[in-house]
This record gives sequence, structure tokens and C-alpha cells, in this order.
Amino acid sequence: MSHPQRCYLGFDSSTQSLSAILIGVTAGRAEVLWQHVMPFDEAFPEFGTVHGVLPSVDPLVRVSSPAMWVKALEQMLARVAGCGVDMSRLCAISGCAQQHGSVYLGSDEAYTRSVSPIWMDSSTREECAEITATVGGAAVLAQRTGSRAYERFAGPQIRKFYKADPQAYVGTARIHLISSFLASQLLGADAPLDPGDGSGMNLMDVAANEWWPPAVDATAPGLFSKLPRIVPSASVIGTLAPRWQSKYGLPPARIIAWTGDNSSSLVGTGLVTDGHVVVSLGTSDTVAGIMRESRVDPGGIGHVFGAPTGDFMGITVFKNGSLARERVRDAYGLDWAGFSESLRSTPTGNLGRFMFPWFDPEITPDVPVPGVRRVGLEPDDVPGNVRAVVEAQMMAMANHSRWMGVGVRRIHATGGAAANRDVLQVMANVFDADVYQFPVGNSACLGSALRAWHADAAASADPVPWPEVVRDLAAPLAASRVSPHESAVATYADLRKRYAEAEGRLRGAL
Ligand code: XUL
Repeated sequence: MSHPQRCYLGFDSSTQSLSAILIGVTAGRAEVLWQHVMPFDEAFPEFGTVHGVLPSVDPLVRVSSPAMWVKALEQMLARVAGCGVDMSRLCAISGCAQQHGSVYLGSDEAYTRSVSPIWMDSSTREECAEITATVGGAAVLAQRTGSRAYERFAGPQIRKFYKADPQAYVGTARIHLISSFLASQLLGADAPLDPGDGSGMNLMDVAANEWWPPAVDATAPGLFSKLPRIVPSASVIGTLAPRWQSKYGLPPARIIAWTGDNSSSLVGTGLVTDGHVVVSLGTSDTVAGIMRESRVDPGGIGHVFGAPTGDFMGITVFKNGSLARERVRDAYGLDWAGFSESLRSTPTGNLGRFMFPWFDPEITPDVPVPGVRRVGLEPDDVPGNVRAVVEAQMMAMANHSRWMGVGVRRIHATGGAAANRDVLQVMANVFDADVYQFPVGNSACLGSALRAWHADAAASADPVPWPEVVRDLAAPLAASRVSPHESAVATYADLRKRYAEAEGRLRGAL
């Protein structure tokens, strides 16, 4: 193993696992030194999660365990300490987490709520309506906070908690997002939030990067004092707590503000300027890109979040991502090779047959009542259903990301399913864009390590420009390019319209 001058550690606390990546930087060149993934279900069975989520009788409720995330972080620190790299060179640590999840703490830092609602939760329809009405309508809320009210966003979730358990709410001194909660664990003190994650709350003024008082007041009484401070993404927020230094022999590394997984993924796929998009095929499927100015979606789909570069990011989020693909695969007893074979053996456009893979309530479009819908497709047609789920996801992503106004010529693909080139071929054909893969699969986690480097260099009065930070590890692999096929592009241009019409009809009938 080489001996880099400086090391940087990045974490990603996602829905299903905690990951860590350690990078080394020598004379401006970066390399990955070590990485590790801990899947929550297998590593921490005592918490009883399934795909990282606690079982719930109500299909709209999706919560997880903050105590599990802390345990994972501590175990990961132990692994980092024992990974064989000289840790005296560790200069800075950052991280990211699944967005929107909120953690509730008393003044003694004990949990005032043992569970955390996460991004998959859709149980706050009523609270969304109340907040929207109080601030003067969806357009006003979207204009200020970057999004109309969304059920998974922390603001509506906080309101629901306040209404359900006012006493516990009053006893709550601090409400963190998962990112700032885990950063606090590393600091051994209360950590601030960055705008990339703060913008996923329906509480922050996205242009000013400050809490927006009308939304804070509309959400719950006395909320302002319970919210963390907001600091720029590249802020040094302290050093690794003495407790971790002595327990694991780690140095007083700088802690850089944590962010949301989607903004971190922008860095981890080299998207530090506008003009391209990243499509992430993970537990959630997302389409995101950098925006120079905040342009809110007039249709009320999608969000404007803060970007790690200090710009804005446009993003559209789909709940039925990898778990929907897995459900189709499992329903027909396939493995991923069989899934790919089905894609290859079926015609582009699937003979005009559609699936709407709403296994869970969908975010985009807003589908509160789950249930898979098929148009012209028999449920027992194995390859037809495999093609249908992939085409549906790609057409929905292409249709519902048009509002960002980014002419998509090139897509940076990440997330587990981005390893599957048959899936990427459908993506290229539907979007009519070249699709690229990346050397490091976990772009959110890599983004954390790169953000740590970027912020540490800036704080050391030796700034490294973003294009240099992403050059070695987050550049698309030229040889991985998947290009669109002309005839398939024409087929999808027509099919996308028909898919959108069918989607509108189905939603109208809900
Ligand atoms: C973003 C969102 C998801 C989670 C997944 O708005 O809800 O992408 O961040 O971890």
C-alpha cells in the first residue's frame, strides 16, 4: 500500500447500509485506499430492520432506528482504525446520509423519540396540507423552500410528531437531520446542517440558506430554537471528538459539515458544473443536476436543493427504485443475469405494453395508493414484465425531469443497478443521451471523502478547485459509454408521450 501525504475519510449512511471510503492524496493525485460496507439488516439483526426500515403495520409509515445508525458509525470507526493505513495522516472526515430523516433529542441528548421517520414515509398528507395553507399556498412554499410540501420532508414530519405527542415534542431540545445527527456523534457536540440537506425540510429559504420564519412557525410552536444552525457545505465544524481519538487511536481530524446523499453524489460523479445530470439507481431512483440559479418546478414535481459547490441542484425522486426492480426479479425467480437476459430478449418499446411499478406509494408522480398497474401486459409474461419495469422507470425519469431545463446529452450513472449495462442501454435510448459508468460505485460515499479533501484544502489556505478534486476518482470512464440506438430513440419519443397520458389517466382514476 502506498503512503499518501494526506488521507480523507467519507461516510454514507444510506437507507440500507453504512459505507466508508478512505482516500489518499499525494502531490494532488487521489486514490482509494480502503472501503467497506455494513448492511444494517445483516450487521445489526438485533434492531429488526428489513432493508434498513423497521416493520410497520401502516404501509404509509416508514421509520428506522437512530441508535442503530450510531452503533454502525462506531463499529465503522473501529474498522477504519484497523484498516492498515497510517491514520496519523487522516486530515478530515465528512459524510452524507439518506435525506429527510429526522432525529429527536432532549437537552440531555437522550432520544425523545426512539425512532426516526425516513424518506420513504408518506404518512403526513394532512400536515402537508396544513403547512401549505398556513404559508399561503403551494406556490409560495415552493418558491421559498424549493419544494411544495412533501410528506417525507422533515417539516411535515415534525408537525406530525408535535400533534401526536406534544409532551415529547416540548421535551425535545434539538431536531437533527440524519446527516447533522451523525456529524454530531463524530464531534461529540451539536453539529450544524448544510444547505444541501437543510433544503429537504420545507423549512429553509433556499436562496438565503436560512430558516424561513413563516414555514418554521407554520410547522410547530417553538420550533426555531430546536433547529440546528445552517452553515455552508464546505465548513470545518470542529475536530474528531477526544473520545474517538483515544478509543481508536485516531488523530484530531477536521470534521466537515455532512450533507444529503444526493448532493454528495453530485461530487462523487464529478458533477461540479451544470449541463449534465446524474441518474442514481439506488433504493430511490433520482435524476439530479447542478443549477446556477434556483428554478422551481412550476408543476410541483421535483425540488431545488443546495449543491455542495454552493450552487443549486435540481432533483426528481422516485420511491420505487431498486426495491421495485428486486420485486419483479424475485416474483419470477430470476437472478440479475436472468433479469438482463429478459431485457435482451424483448423488443424496444415492449410492443406498447406498460407497467406502473407503484409497489409502494410513489413520490413522482404523487401516488398515495400503492399498487402495480399494467397496461396490455399479462402478469405471467416474465420477460415482458422485466422490460416493463425498466422502461417504466426510465420513461418516468425522463418525463419528470424535463422541468430542470437541462438539455440531457450525457448522463452520469450511479447506484447498484448502474452496473447493469442492459439497464443503461434502455436509459440511453429513452433519454437519447450517452450514459457513463464510474470507477467507484458508491458515489455518495466517495463524494463525502472528496468533500472532506476540498474543505480541508480550503481551510489550510491551499484550495484545490473542484475540477481537480473530482479529476482522478470521479471522472466518467470513457470506455464505459453506452450510446443510444437511433431507431430505439424514435420508438421511445412516441412511447414517452403515451406513457405520460396513461399515467395521467391512472392518477385521475385514483
Ligand atoms: C431525496 C430522497 C432520497 C433519499 C434516499 O429527496 O428522498 O433520494 O435521499 O437516500
